[in-house]
Amino acid sequence: MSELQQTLVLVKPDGVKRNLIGEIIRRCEAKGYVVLDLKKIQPSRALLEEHYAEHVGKPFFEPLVEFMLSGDVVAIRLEGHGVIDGFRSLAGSTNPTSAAPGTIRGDLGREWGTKVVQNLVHGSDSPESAERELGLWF
Ligand code: D4T
Repeated sequence: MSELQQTLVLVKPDGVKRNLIGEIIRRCEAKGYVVLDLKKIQPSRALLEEHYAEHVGKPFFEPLVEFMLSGDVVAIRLEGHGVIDGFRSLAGSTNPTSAAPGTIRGDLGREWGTKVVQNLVHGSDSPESAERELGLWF
């Protein structure tokens, strides 16, 4: 039995620019998860560097931060039993070209030839990450 959890979902700038906020939230709600809180913000570089601390020093880190600074982001506090793994399952794998059809990235995403892959959403990957990330964004 999965416990009641909360996770951080981000609609990244590509999802906001493509007017997919509603479609992404629709999929979360259709699955049965509950939106407890949400906000649209322009994140600071400092917030993004904290959020992506595990990727500091990797070749895609700077392009990733630049991409995340390129427009508004929607942060969502999503709740449900098993929602941390469940949302990652809804999102699909990191690369939208190979993400399975039926997932957010598989159905709505693609590669655009950019330095960093633009994959519409972020979801926390563990209870520890969820707690840390929700504290950063909310
Ligand atoms: P996020 O964290 O944004 O939900 O994405 P994932 O959990 O699916 O992937 P991640 O944290 O490993 O990577 C963060 C972000 O960087 C991009 N990326 C990642 C990339 O452009 N090249 C790469 O090799 C990796 C590993 C995609 C998502």
